[in-house]
Amino acid sequence: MSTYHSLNNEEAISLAKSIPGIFSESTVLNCREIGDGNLNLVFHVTSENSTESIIIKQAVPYAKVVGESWPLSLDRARIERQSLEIQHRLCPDLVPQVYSYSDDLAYTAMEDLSEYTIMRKGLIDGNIYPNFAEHIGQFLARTLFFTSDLGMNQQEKKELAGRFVNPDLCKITEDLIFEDPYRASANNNYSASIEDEAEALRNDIPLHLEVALLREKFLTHAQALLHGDLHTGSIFVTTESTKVIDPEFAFFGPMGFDIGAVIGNLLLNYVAQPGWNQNGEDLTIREDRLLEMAKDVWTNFESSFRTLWNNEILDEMFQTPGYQDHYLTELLRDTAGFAGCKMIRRIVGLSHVADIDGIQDDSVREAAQRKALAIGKNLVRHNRSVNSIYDILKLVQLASTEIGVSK
Ligand code: SR1
Ligand code: MG
Repeated sequence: MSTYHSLNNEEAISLAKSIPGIFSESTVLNCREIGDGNLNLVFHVTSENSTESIIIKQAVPYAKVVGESWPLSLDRARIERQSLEIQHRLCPDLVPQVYSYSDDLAYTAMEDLSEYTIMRKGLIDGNIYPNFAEHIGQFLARTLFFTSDLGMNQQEKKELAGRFVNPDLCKITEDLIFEDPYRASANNNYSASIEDEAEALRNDIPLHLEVALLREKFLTHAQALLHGDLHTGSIFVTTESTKVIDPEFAFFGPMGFDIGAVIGNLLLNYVAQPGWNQNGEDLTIREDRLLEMAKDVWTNFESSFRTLWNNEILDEMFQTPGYQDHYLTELLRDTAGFAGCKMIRRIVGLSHVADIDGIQDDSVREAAQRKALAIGKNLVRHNRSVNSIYDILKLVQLASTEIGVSK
């Protein structure tokens, strides 16, 4: 019989005390539930003098953002924990350490990252993260390469994929990203001022064809173990350091979905900049920095991935000259398409981003929404003809020209 129930603060404290080596025996512990995400409870347990602390994350059996009418499997807590363990093994500096867990209670106790900032907030505040592109490029290259048929035993990969079947969370993505924005769905959420844009999305058949092709890839292309929800709210940063959290959407899917998530979210912050910075010169500097960062994410990923391929490839046929270049071009195209889908869903679908929704001025917010949609649609429409990261930047510029703004 399941022992599952949602934890209270006292239970979180006793769980924290039972983990060896974190808190000293005599310390009094405090606990606060700080979960502000869409799906889970998050307990922050600290010693009285705040020198030691941990996070206990517990899944609830429904989507918190909607309520009990949207049931969700608790198995996502196991999937998240096992992904964290794999990612931590592959990138120890870039992923928090798991201390303990219970699959019955659907919780994971892990390293506290309180001294870090959620990247989405840091970017809204205009902070600079000079190491981010290199770190995330490495995270993407190592986690994707070593869980794919390129860098892992192909029989073991099939076994592993069986442990990451994640139907409930994949269904959220299939609906929210690859269907709802293109039809009149009750899940959709946008202001009346952009009804024209929403209607255009519903009627754009050539766009639907591209989304259908990307949806099919998401459904069928079990290329590697993905994080599955790698937006800037799933990344903690300081100026020096980067930590990737929250892989509860993990499953074996197309690599470009993770890379596109990072780039799409940087572009969402890019379009939002006029809402957070009124000084023309600073605004241009910030916008340029974000485009540069989006470019650097890909270039860092690509060079790490090629190095891994050259040194660690296991499959002999995959060493055929030309195959690596072909693979990377396909991957870049997927990245462009998925980045575009991610941008579109955050404007008209369920669950938006603070970068844009937090803009106070209605007309500036609306301009950012329209620009996000223009870029997102361009990336989706033209994803299959992209040949370099500079083509992606050109599509971003083209969208800005199309909607009549200089950048
Ligand atoms: C119902 S969950 C809504 C969104 O939150 C998560 O972070 C994912 O992005 C999901 O699509
Ligand atoms: Mg999350």
